[in-house]
Amino acid sequence: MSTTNAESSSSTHTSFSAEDFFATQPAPPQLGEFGRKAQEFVAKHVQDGRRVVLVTSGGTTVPLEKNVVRFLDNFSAGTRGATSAEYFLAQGYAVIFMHRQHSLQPYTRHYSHTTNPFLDLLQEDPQPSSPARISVEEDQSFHLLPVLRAYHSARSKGTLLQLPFTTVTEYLFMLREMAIAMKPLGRQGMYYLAAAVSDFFIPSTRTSEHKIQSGKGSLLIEMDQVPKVLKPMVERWAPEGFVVSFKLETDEKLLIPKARQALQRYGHQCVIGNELNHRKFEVVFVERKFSKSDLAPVPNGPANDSSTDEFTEAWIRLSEEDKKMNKSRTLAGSARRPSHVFEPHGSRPWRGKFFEKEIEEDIVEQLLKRHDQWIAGGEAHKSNDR
Ligand code: 9Z3
Repeated sequence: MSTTNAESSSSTHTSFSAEDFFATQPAPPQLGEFGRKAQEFVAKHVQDGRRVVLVTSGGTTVPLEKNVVRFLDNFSAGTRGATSAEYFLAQGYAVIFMHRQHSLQPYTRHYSHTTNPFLDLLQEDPQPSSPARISVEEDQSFHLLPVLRAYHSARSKGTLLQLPFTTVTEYLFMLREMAIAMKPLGRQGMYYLAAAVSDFFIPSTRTSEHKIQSGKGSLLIEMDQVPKVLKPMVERWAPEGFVVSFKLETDEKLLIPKARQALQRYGHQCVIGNELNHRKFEVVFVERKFSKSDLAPVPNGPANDSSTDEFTEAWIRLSEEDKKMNKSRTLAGSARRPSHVFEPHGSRPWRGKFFEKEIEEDIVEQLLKRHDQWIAGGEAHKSNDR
């Protein structure tokens, strides 16, 4: 643990290295069980020759008390993660879905929370029978059926493992555990880090045991910086994995410089930048022109003017038409429709005028190309070594 001068605050604060963090903070009690589940899941899919992606999703909390009454949180609903997980599954990947408890889940997201409440789809059969029968409204089954099929397909193939976390500390321990469990996948493993992770936490030694009492005037909270775990992840936990991190900013001008900085610092393959209010319809892929192996040039879309010798940037944007369609449906109060509909035995998208286009479909499509290339780079390495 080292003491550094804080950049923007006047106080000094303690910053944890990843090693210090894991040595001093309490591991979540369910970690061992989750690690075992992940290992079994990975072993099965390695045997079946299936690629596996770890999708992290949703926000993280920072509890103010050990017997937690209050906590800090962030905005993330888990839409990006849950939606992307469906597209990865439809493309034949197995998915470890590491999500914030109670955030959106693949498939059920279409009918959970306040969007498209599930009970509104159901009706009691008018014919009296015992027991009474319940059915899905006819016009609703059109939307429900493909989601149901895709969900059953993932269940019957055993391609979706859902593991919850709540606090940022749990998230970090689980991320390490998952990366280690995924090591046997080598380059067949992808890491898609879409969770909105708190940058700050309160170390357990400074977290109050019981509910903080009022009556002593204002409450001052001093938080430490969360260690940057992408570095050990890329260097040690998942050295062969294809690692994609997300960078969220509210000032769009910062997106590309911050994404480049992350690539330089951590040495992973891809950063997807998104601005808070535009995140549902535009993102930017930022990559180095050549991957670490030098054998696998990163296959980018058309680079734009801000690309340099070292980096490329490629924007993905929903068309104006798709944006308008999505917006009008939301405004009209009509249910958010499942945008992609995949036959369970193939991946033929069946999108009609009722289905919303989601940007995650394009993100996943782009990542598949890059992952193919990453795997091919590994093969080329092996044959060069022979
Ligand atoms: C993202 O940027 C995600 O795309 C969103 C998705 C959190 C914006 P929603 O869940 O939102 O669909 O509502 N995630 C990563 C944000 C993050 O914490 N990144 C870290 C950073 O910027 C590094 S991994 O430092």
